[in-house]
Formats: sequence, C-alpha cells, structure tokens
Amino acid sequence: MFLDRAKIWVRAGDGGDGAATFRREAHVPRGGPDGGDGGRGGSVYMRVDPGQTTLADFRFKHHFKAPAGGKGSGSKRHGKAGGDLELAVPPGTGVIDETSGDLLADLVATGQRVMIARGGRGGLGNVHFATATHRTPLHAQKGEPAEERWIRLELRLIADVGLVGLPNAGKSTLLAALTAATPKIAPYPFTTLEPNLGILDLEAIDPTDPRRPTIADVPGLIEGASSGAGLGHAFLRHVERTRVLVHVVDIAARDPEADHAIIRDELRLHDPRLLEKPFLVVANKTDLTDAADNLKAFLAARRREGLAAVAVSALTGKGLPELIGALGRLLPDAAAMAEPPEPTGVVVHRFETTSEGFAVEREGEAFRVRGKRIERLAAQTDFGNDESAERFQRDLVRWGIERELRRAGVEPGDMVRIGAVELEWGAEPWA
Ligand SMILES: Nc1nc2c(ncn2[C@@H]2O[C@H](COP(=O)(O)OP(=O)(O)OP(=O)(O)O)[C@@H](O)[C@H]2O)c(=O)[nH]1
Ligand SMILES: [Mg+2]
Repeated sequence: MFLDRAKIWVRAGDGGDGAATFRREAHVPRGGPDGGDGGRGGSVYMRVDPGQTTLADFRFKHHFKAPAGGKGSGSKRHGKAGGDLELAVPPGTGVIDETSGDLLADLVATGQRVMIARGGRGGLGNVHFATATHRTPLHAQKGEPAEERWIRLELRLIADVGLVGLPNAGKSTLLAALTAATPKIAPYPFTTLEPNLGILDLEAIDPTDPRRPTIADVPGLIEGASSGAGLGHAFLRHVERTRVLVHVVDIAARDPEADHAIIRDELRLHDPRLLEKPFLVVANKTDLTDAADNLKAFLAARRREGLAAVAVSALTGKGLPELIGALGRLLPDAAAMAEPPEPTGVVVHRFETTSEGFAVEREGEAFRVRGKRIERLAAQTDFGNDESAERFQRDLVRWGIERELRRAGVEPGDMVRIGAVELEWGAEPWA
C-alpha cells in the first residue's frame, strides 16, 4: 500500500523528578541532602531509511511516545534516562508542524535525522540546593514536561528518473524492462494506481559507469491532470524532484503528436519548472505495424523542438540500449548523483530557543505570565512543597516578574497563570 501523507502525534518523555532525601547518619536525625537528579526523558527523532518508499508504516499507528526519565533517589542516585524513539521515514519526507504549518525538516538524504520532540530535562535533586545557611533543603525540582506535537508528513519521492505519459502508453512495461521491478502491466488504462520504483544498474551495461539511478513509474496522466482529473494529479508531485523526466508515448496510438502535447501541457500547468528539467521522449510500441508512419514524423518534430527522443519497443527490447545511453547522457555524473536532487534537503528546523524574557498580560479576571524560562520553572516546581513554593516566589521577585504583575494591577486573591500552573496571589507580598 502506497501512502504519501500521514498525520501523527508525537510526545517525548517527561524528565524524571529530582529527589529530596537525606543521608542517614548515626546520632544525626537528618544528615546532609543526598537526593539525586531525575533522568532526562527520551526524545523523538525522525530518520531517513532508504529502504522505505512509502509512509505506510503510519497508516494504522498514529501515536508515538518516548519513555520518561526515571526519578532520582537517595545516595545521590540519578534516575535512568528515557530511551530515544526513532521513526524511520522514506527519503523525500517533509516534516510539517500541524499547528504552525512550519516545515520542520525536509528529509532527503540517507541517514539524515532530526529531533521532532525534545525530552524533558531531569529535575535537580536537593543536593544542588544546600547552601552554607540552609543545609537541609527539602526542595528538589520536578522533571521538565516533555514536548508534544501533531506532525504532518508529506512524501515526495526522490527518484532520479520519472516516467510520465498517458495511461496505457507502456510506462510500467518500460520500468520492468529496465529494472528488476515487477509492476502490474495490463492492456487497459489506469493499471498503475501507485508509484513503482526500480533501479537501473548502469554498471551492468558499462563496467566503467558506477551510477545506479532510481526510476519512478507514476500513474498515467490525462488531460486536466494538473487540475485534478484522473489519478495523475496526486502523483505529479512525485516527479517534482526527479533529475530527468521521461515521457513515454504510444507511437501506435491514433495521434501521438497530440498525446505529446497533452503531457507537456499538463506538466507545465502543474509546475513550469518541470519543463526545464532534462527531458527524454520515448516513442514506444515500435513493434506494432502501424507505428512506422507516425514514427518518422514524430521524431523529426521532437528534433525541431530540441528534445532528445528515442524509438523503442518495451515489449521486444528493441532500442533499449539507445534509451539507456540517452538517459546516461542526461543524468548528472556519479559525484553529482551522490548528492540528493534539488531542493537540497535544507533542514529548516524551527524549535523556539529558550528565551529569558517574559510578558505579563490580563486573561479575563486573571493574569498570565508568558516566557519560556518562567514557564519551565513553574512546571518543575512542586507547589505542595512549601520550600519549593517559596523558592519559586523568590525567583519571581528576582526576575522582576512580581513587580510587573503589580504594575498590571494584581490584587490578593487574583489568579495568576504560568504555563499550566495556576497560583493565587497571596495577601502577603511574595518574597
Ligand atoms: N506491442 C507492444 N505493447 C506494449 C509495449 N509496451 C507496452 N505494451 C502493452 O501496452 C499495455 C499497457 O502497458 P503498461 O505498461 O501497463 O502501460 P502504462 O503506461 O503503465 O499504463 P497505466 O499504468 O495504465 O498508466 C500492456 O498491454 C502492455 O503489454 C510495446 O512496446 N509493444
Ligand atoms: Mg502502469
């Protein structure tokens, strides 16, 4: 089953909580603090696996979650880190943040890997909070909550050569003749319903040529394909990134000249840049008797157009060596072939960086404090622990947030929201 779009939900692992424990010592009721840190949560990554050609793995499974970090414990023992989760996707997968619509990454090269949800940091144990004046801190940080997001995946196949043409022209037959692929072939239109990929081994033909271009056979295009007619439209984007386009024409058809014009028009309407790619016209089915008359005129017209053209029979194999030779000349050299085709797989990756700033705003009757750092601190504070809560309040003062809240008109009893945390403004000034 070929699948070129998917929507998934990913969540990294939360950080483990830090511990607030104390050494046991003879004669001392409470020894020094020895609470270890929580482990970091696992992150979720996406990695290119050249063995995959579709997003079918995401057809039934849409939720992916990395494990949380372990809690810290006494004797300064750190919690275990949560393992990272890696999702394999085929080359050509665009990773889009569903909420913002931002392209997070365009994964094209083998082995390329990108983090799509960051695991939470482990909370610090109470050993970190002992000071000369406060030797027995009860405070330890909670683990940082993990990132989660909806992700849209959009595959645009990365093939070196794309076979296009009207239905029944012989594209699949040609793919089968050139490669080890075994696509379905039948004497009626719309046999191919999803793209097939094959590899042309040029070394088998010329031992000095190490290139192994991939060839994609996409469902037949019909007039109007670019605006949605037939099946072709959904698949035209799969030839957007090919290096060379091969147009297969049934030369035994009633009007190959008109067929050629239809395909060129549809490609241009989908994206004019498609016609700027190296282009090879293959006049197929030359074994059929009615082919001879059409063929000469057809090839001459292509020459006038400045397009490379060859005559073959995908069925008998006649003309295939010439076709392979022509393809070899249109494809870039081995060094360039090792690089992914354009666009060059730029990773746009837009994770917001941790900002030190904050903002206070009204939210109905309540107040909201926004800011990466303060939101994280709130999430990592255990407000059930008096010492931790006091510590948080001191930080609000230290960072000038308390002053800003007063300026905004906060009164005792008002609700103050920070991230997912809700606090009631106390009658006693915080600090
Ligand atoms: N005589 C002859 N028949 C051919 C040749 N190439 C393909 N055919 C036949 O044409 C018919 C269509 O071939 P396919 O390869 O399925 O055509 P396609 O372009 O992939 O068609 P769709 O998948 O429907 O777009 C089949 O019956 C093939 O056997 C050829 O060179 N000569
Ligand atoms: Mg086909």
